[in-house]
Amino acid sequence: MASWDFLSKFIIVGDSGVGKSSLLVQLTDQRFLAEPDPTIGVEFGSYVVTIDETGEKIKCQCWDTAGSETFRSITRSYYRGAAGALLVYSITHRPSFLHIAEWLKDVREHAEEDVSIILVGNMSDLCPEDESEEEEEEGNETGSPQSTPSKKRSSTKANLRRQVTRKEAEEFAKKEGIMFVETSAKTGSNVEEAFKRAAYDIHARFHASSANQSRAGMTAGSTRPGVIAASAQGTDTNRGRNCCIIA
Ligand SMILES: Nc1nc2c(ncn2[C@@H]2O[C@H](COP(=O)(O)OP(=O)(O)OP(=O)(O)O)[C@@H](O)[C@H]2O)c(=O)[nH]1
Ligand SMILES: [Mg+2]
Repeated sequence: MASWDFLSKFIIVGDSGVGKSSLLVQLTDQRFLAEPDPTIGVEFGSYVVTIDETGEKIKCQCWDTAGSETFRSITRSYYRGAAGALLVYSITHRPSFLHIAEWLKDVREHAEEDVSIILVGNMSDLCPEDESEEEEEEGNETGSPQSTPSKKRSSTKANLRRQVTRKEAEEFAKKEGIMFVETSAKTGSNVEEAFKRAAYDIHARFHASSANQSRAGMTAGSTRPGVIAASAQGTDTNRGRNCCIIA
């Protein structure tokens, strides 16, 4: 018997150096790598989210993609069949937030139509809540633009500065109809929450689409693209091309 009730594919996308791999490692291994290598192509990890109300288990198969443009055509090919997507930027690196619109467009074009998307502002540990106090301490320096967030790996705390406010990210997410959370892959803050919120959304959409299908007279065990229910595994309805079981 499967150890999960639903199986769904997640993709993690965003600019290079925003912390995509670090988020996945923190989720699956509860540890933080200070100097991870940039991802080449894609990496994989899986995690089970339990729905509190029902006890149902959703196995999230997470594909962590390389942010580098060099791998873009390879990584895009992994979007197919994804029911969940994490769009990651660094709150200390504005360009990575400005590029989110392109990542979102890509996901909407290449992932499943009804994909559950969450915008993730990572590196919250580098920006204390009380930013005005931080500016005082740092003598109001403006901070020089840096080409990639990863360059900030060696920066001192003093020249790290929030470059994307929570409010503007929230507004962007609201306008696009996607979820939003700020995380720290370093401390683990909200990391599980980010994946959980996407998984809950997938679960809710799955049940809504199943209800619609049965209302429309479709067979029991029908599923939404990108999600497989263990109870219906092996039935013809669940062997569609969009399903995402990985052997
Ligand atoms: N302080 C802090 N550093 C972080 C955080 N997340 C990642 N980092 C650091 O940021 C750098 C880049 O992290 P990665 O996880 O490799 O970034 P990535 O998005 O996977 O990059 P690519 O694989 O090149 O696309 C590393 O030095 C991490 O240690 C975070 O939440 N806080
Ligand atoms: Mg990576």
